[in-house]
Amino acid sequence: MSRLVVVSNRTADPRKAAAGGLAVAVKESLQQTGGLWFGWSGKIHDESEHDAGYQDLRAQTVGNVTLATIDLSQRDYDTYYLGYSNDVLWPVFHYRLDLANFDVDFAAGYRRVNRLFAQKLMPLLKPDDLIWVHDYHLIPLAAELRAMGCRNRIGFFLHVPMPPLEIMAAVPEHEWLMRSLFAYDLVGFQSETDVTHFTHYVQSEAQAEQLSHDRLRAFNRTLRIGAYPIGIDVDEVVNLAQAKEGRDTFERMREEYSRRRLLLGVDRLDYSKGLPQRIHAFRELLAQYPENRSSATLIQIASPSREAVGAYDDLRRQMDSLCGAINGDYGELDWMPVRYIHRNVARKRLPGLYRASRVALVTPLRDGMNLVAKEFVAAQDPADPGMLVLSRFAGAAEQLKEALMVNPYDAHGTAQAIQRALSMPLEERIQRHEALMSRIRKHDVHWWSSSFLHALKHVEQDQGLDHNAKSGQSERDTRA
Ligand code: ADQ
Repeated sequence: MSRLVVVSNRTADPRKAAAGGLAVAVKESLQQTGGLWFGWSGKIHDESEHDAGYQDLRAQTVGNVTLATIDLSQRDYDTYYLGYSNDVLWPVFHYRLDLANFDVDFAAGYRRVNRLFAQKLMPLLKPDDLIWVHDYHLIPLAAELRAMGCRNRIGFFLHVPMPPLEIMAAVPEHEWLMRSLFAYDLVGFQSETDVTHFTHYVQSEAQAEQLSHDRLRAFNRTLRIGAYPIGIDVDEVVNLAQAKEGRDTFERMREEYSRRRLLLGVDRLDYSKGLPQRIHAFRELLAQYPENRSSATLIQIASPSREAVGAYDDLRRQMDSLCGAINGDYGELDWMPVRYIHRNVARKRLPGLYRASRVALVTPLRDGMNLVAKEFVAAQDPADPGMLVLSRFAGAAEQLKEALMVNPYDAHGTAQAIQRALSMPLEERIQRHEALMSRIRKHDVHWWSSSFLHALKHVEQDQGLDHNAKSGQSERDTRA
């Protein structure tokens, strides 16, 4: 059996409870076959005081999995991570051209770190390794590996949305980025919408030929593509909701809010998640449906995220002010409309919190998938389930059709949907929940990783590797 090699910006210790969907899925697939997980250590090395060996690989073996990591220099961290990954690709892939900062040094740093990853990974590879690269930080990694002679099967999964051509084309290096994807054998997206956007881009900009529904030919290479919507470990969430911490949290919440209906939002504090719009919609709910005053409470948990990026600071201030205003305008001595918590909640407690909530507000302006939506459904009591209010712009909306779908930009419409969720009869809630549960069980995290890896293993490998390697090597497109 081929060994699995996973490459992602960060790695996670397989012995510790996994922090999110990616870590759970990767950990499980790696443990099945044994394998290697390669990425950045999360440490920044101060170049002024270092010996030249700071980029040395550190390897640690845990069971049948080896974790191999490297540090980054301050310059690489600033340009590759904060710069190109989080100040260019993240906003652009979430349709936020207004927030993108197209600095030439960022593009050069991105290219440099991808090459560094390839240089460090290459000596560790065996000829029949299956390589699975994750997310927007590492788009050009396969092209760099090919340029060094790597002929392994390499797959790529994009966790964030693929924007339409008109947005992608605003990135100065768009052509290079999209061509780099053709150095992979298989590229997976979260949704059919993403697949359509990518296909349209390469057909229009690179005269790609569609050989079949999942095969495209361009740049002298044939690429297999597909939608592999990421799922969750449903049983893990079901069990956590009933384990000690889950039950304690559930009971504390039910006691505290016995007379009140609880609405819940759980997100990273990120501008893609539509948090200010959500607070507006909740305010609209209190204005339009006064029966919710003194009786509904929104708990919004927003964990700190990428605080070194300026746009996140602005968002934090905006949220402080919006939550302060709604509490000031509507709050009473014994009731505050919004409880805003700018912290992480322990993973073991989240399912209990989901289960105690009447309604979850998952209303991103744009999201690759959104695992919180799926976790909320899995944690519910099937005999008295809460309702999911879901943005039509989350990748999850393609699957979770029985949720109440909203346009997060429309505060009035979102408030109406929240009201409908709050007053939905038990029978309808049970029916919708059953349907949603069967969808998230069918396409869970195990399905996600095994179907992607199965497709990668069986992909017919193209022989045009060398040509692509050369085109991937071109400096001019990255302005490096
Ligand atoms: P994220 O943008 O991080 O992920 P999401 O999928 O919702 O978004 O969350 C990831 C995990 O973090 C979930 O398991 C959730 O429970 C946890 N989490 C979020 N906020 C938390 C908080 N405040 N406290 C504790 N835990 C919290 C990216 C993409 C998504 C895609 C995933 C996986 O942006 O669209 O679904 O990758 O592919």
